[in-house]
Amino acid sequence: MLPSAKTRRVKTLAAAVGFDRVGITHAGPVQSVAYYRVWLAAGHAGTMGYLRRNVEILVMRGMLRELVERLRQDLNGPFEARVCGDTTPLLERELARAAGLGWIGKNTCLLHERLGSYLFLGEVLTTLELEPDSPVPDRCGTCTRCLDACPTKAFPAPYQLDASRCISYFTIEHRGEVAAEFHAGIGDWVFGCDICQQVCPFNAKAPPATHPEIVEDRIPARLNLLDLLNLGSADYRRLTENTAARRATRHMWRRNAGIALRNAQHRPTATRKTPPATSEGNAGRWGRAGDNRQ
Ligand code: B12
Ligand code: SF4
Ligand code: SF4
Repeated sequence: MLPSAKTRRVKTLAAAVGFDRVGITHAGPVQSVAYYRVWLAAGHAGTMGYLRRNVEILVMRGMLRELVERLRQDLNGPFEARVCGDTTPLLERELARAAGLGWIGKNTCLLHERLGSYLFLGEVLTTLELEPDSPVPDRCGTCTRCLDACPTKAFPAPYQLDASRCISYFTIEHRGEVAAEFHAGIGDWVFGCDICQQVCPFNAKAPPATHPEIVEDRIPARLNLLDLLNLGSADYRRLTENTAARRATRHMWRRNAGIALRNAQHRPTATRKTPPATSEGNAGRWGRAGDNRQ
C-alpha cells in the first residue's frame, strides 16, 4: 500500500476509535529540545522531578492501543508501534504542532481553531511510512488575554511558562510548602488551574468534551474545603480512586484546601471567619482540562 493510502487508513481508523483530531509528523529530533534544555536550566520546572500521570491519559492510551490493533488488522505487513502519552518523555505539544493539530498559544497550550485548547495529547510512534501533515499558522494575533489573566504572573514572556510560579504546578506537582507570596493568587483552586484557558476566545467557541470516561468524573467540579482540610486516609482513597486527583498526595490536598480556605476568609465579601460548610464561599475549584468552562 502506498504511504498516502496508508495515511488515509490511519486517519479513518483514528476517527472510528474516537479521536477528535489526528496529525502525522516525522519521528526525528524535535526542534524544541534546545528550548526545553534552556527552560530546565532556568529553573522553570520547579521541583518536578517526575512527570504527571492522570486517568484521562489512561483512557487515552486505551484508545491508542485500540487504534494500533485496528491498524494491524487493516494494513498488510508488519510494523512497529509504541503508544505514548503525558508521562512519556516526549515534547508532546511540539510534536502536535508539527503534526498540524494546532498552534502553540501564548499560554503555551496547543490550541486548535475549532476545538480550542481543552485537549489531551497522545501519540503512536511507528515505523509505518506515512505522509506528514503541515503545521498551521499561529492565530493568537495581538491577543494577550491569557498573559494578563494569570494571577501568579507565571508567564515571563508570551509563549513561555515558568512552571515554578503556576497554580497547576503548586496544587498538583509541588510537594513542599507553597511560598506565601503565591497564596493570594491561588484563590480557590485546589487541583490544577484553567484560568489562562478560560479566558481564551478560542475556548469560548469550542464544542463540549465528548468522551464519557473523561466527562463523567466522580469528583464534583466544586469541592467542600472544610471536608478537604480534614481529609482522612479512607476518604482520600475514595475521592481519588481512578482519577487524576491521585496525582496529589493527601497532604497536598489538605495543604491546598488550607490555602483556599484562608483566601475565602480574606475575601472582602466574607461575613464570617469560618465559612459555613456547604456555602459557595467554602468551595474549592477542581481544575482539569475540559471541565471548568465558565
Ligand atoms: C510538566 C507539565 C506541566 C507543568 C509545566 C507546563 C509547561 N507549560 O511547561 C505544569 C504542572 C505547570 C502543567 C500544567 C498544565 N498542563 Co501540563 N504537562 C506537562 C508535561 C508532562 C511536560 C511539559 C514540558 O515538558 N514542559 C516543558 C516546556 C518547555 O515544554 P512544552 O510546554 O511542552 O512545549 C513548549 C516548547 O516546545 C515551546 N518552544 C519550543 N521551541 C521554543 C522556542 C522558543 C524561543 C520559545 C519561547 C518556546 C519554544 O513551545 C511549547 C509551548 O511553550 C506535558 C506532557 C508531555 N510529555 O509533553 C503535559 C501537558 C503539556 N499538560 C497538559 C495540560 C492539560 C495541562 C493543564 C491545562 C492542566 C491543568 N488544568 O492544570 C495545565 C496548563 C498550564 C499551561 N498554561 O501550560 C497537556 C496540554 C494539552 C494542550 N492543549 O496543550 C499535556 C500535553 C498533557 C497531555 N498529554 O495532554 N503541565
Ligand atoms: S494555569 Fe493558571 S497559574 Fe498556570 S499559567 Fe495558566 S493562569 Fe497562570
Ligand atoms: S488567550 Fe489569546 S493569546 Fe492566549 S492563547 Fe488564547 S488567543 Fe492566544
